[in-house]
Amino acid sequence: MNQQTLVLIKPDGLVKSLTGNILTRLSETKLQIIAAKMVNVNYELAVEHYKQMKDAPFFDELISYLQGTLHDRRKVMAMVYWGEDAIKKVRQLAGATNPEEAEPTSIRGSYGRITSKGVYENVLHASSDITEAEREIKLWFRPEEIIMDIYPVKKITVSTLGQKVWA
Ligand code: 3AN
Repeated sequence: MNQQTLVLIKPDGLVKSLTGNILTRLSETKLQIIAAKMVNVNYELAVEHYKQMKDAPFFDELISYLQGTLHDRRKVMAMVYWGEDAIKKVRQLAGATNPEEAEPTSIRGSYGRITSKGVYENVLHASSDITEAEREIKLWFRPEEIIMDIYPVKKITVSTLGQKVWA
């Protein structure tokens, strides 16, 4: 079944100049990238993305990590991968959440680490299931930023007041 999944190259992946390596590894899946952008992650977006973890003892560190304050690199590369079994294929290649337990040849096994504060720095995020993929993709992307209609859309008229346009 064709499906879509959200992939984030997190700030540690960017600081370590791993973008090229991670994209090369992900290309082994033969999936298509149907959306990609750099995002300056604000607090609200980070909290919404990790809302399921809100009771975790490391939640504040996790939010700082995704926002890039831990790495002094306030950006994340967000992408949508699409194709047969996309969620499973990307998760398999990403490896286990704990980089110490991830397959050594997986992306997290190769490049992840656990900080002295106990946060797993695992270089990328990949959606865990279909429901999460839909929630996350809709959180990170607007419909027109994705080159396929993967979810139903509706047209509304919005005020362009205050919106930035090319000068
Ligand atoms: P995944 O990213 O593999 O779906 P989740 O959703 O369980 O894993 O966790 C979200 C993020 O929280 C992880 N990517 C990792 O950065 C961090 N994390 C998860 N579990 C732990 C833990 N036990 N200790 C420290 N950080 C964790």
